[in-house]
Amino acid sequence: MNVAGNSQDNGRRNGRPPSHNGKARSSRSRYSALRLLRHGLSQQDWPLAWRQPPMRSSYDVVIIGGGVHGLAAAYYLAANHGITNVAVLDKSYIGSGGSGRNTAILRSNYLTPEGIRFYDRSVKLYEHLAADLNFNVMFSQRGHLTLAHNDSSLRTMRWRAEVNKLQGVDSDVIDAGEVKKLVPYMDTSTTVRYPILGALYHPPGGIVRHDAVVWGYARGADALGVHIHQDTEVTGIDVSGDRVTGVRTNRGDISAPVVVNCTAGWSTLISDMAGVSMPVQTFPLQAAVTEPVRPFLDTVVVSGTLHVYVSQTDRGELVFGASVDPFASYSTRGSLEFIEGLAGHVLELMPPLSKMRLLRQWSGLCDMTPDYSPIMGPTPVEGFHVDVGWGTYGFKAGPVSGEAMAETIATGRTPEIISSFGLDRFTQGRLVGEKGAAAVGH
Ligand code: PYC
Repeated sequence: MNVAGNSQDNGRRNGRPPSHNGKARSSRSRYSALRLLRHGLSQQDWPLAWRQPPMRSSYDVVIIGGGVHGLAAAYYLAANHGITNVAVLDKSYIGSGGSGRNTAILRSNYLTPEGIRFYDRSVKLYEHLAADLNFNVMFSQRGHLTLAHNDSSLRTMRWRAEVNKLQGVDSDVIDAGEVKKLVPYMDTSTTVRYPILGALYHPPGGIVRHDAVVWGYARGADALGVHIHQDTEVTGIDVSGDRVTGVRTNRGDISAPVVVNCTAGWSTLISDMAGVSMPVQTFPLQAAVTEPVRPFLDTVVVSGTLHVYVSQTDRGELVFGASVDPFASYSTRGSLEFIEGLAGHVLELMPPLSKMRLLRQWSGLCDMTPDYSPIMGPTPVEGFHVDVGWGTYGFKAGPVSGEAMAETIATGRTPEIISSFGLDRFTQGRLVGEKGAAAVGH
């Protein structure tokens, strides 16, 4: 498991010593373990990991949405730019939306150069996130396989592999025999309905503990002075002329020169409050988890043809997902149709799993854009920024979007890494078509 920095970046962004200083890290973790043990034996209450401060009537920046995107933006505003008079508002508890409802897959094997560069920066940030936040986010770079069951998907895998390599991202097409070596339980015979012809293999891909990422960013942002307000629902956004001036909430009004929409599911409703309309449609995405079993699957497996992805967590559970529901809705209820379809497809891939029992299922909301790329940056309303439209790609992008949004807000300039993802691309015809990199069909 990779919980420490292994990238070139020396982690100095927030003025701390390099995060891959092995000696410092191991004495810090020994100290943390002793502190944990002492506290466990002391019978005292555990301290809150972040405060519950009173809400101010004004902040320099108000971020709507306490998921990984909103919390990461707040953390990097404080850590990288010294902007700490920041509030993160969530209408429920932090991580209650898409950040707690995804399947925690990380990868950067996208299709467009813009997408690959962007998601690769996120993987790099995830590689040393545990050390940066001093919080174990359990990033496990176990490799990611996207199966090809027909000639046209094999062609897309080859295409993706070449563009990935040109962007310096480790991806290659492998044959069915190599797939079998990586996943011995996979049915790679040629007599099945959809034989496996090969796969796109992406070694840096993997899984992370999604709650830990949310909690780590929340704790880090709070320690730097950011206010996190849970159960605080935005009911309106104030705009005067063409500038944002604040937000209204169920707990009172807040004035702010900068407001950032970091929501998923409700992103169009929030932007509408500021008079900014966005080309987004919202669809539920369902997932499910099995009982825990001994580790046997140490690669993430995706099949677009069979509409399924599966990985095994460190607890031993198998986490499954499929494509988004076939109709737009705000429902977060699971359905029997989903479970039936999913189980059938999983068993086509790995028949020995037939004895495993499903424990629970859930659903999250995905805001789909016409080109399957996000919408990030300023809007025609001055001071009102968006970080939305993530479709099924949102969780993996949390760190890079937080970093880039913080830079945009702090400097007034849109960094190159997100310059292709502006809202204006839809009126200028500069779409960034990323559908070919979707885990499963949409
Ligand atoms: O893009 O890797 C992905 C993904 C997996 C599940 C949903 N999206």
